[in-house]
Amino acid sequence: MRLHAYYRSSTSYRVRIALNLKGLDYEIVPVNLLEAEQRGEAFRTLNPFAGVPALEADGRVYAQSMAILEWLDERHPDRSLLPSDIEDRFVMRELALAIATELHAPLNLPVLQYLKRDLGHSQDEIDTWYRHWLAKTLVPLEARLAALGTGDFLFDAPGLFECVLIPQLYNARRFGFDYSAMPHMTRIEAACLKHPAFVKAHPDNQPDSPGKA
Ligand SMILES: N[C@@H](CCC(=O)N[C@@H](CS)C(=O)NCC(=O)O)C(=O)O
Repeated sequence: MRLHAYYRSSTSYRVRIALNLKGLDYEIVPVNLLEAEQRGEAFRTLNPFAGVPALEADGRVYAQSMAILEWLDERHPDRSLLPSDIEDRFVMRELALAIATELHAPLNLPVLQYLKRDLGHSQDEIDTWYRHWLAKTLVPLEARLAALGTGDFLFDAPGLFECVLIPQLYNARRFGFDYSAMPHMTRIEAACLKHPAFVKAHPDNQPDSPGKA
């Protein structure tokens, strides 16, 4: 498999974690978002959505990270990303989709660039926007984790939720959002960051990370 990815992209990070949790072999093909490579003709032919990740597997290209995670889980069912109990599976999806749909979308780079370049907002206003949407979902998420009585992971082993949470927290940290008062989330983050699948997937450990040059 070949994963077209950018080291700091949270959606690429999600898929790298899932591939590693499943112990699958793959090659990283770096796509330089800073040089807008994702909007070039060659990449758009591969993925018309013009964003990473794109996964080449089984002779075709898969786009959209949440759909890729589901496909991976069905195509390679060993070490499932979902728990066996239907109610637990619901919670796993509920929390993963809260992050993917309510957080990633309004905080994605093209949205922030549009606020600045097209609508003329200042960096302070954009930072306020960023923190507003982050808090709107992370605060109830933390309350949900507290009510569920989570340990190191949402359930026994990291799965779909952790694939989505850890990249979003990496992004929140980059933008200076303080979530240190959210003990359930920070405990899960600490456990994941020590897990080999997450270590291998970390942006600092990617071939296109500036630190790796
Ligand atoms: N909904 C898509 C979003 C993909 C996406 O927005 N990727 C970002 C990186 S996290 C990207 O390629 N941004 C560059 C751009 O949109 O120009 C997914 O989940 O795969």
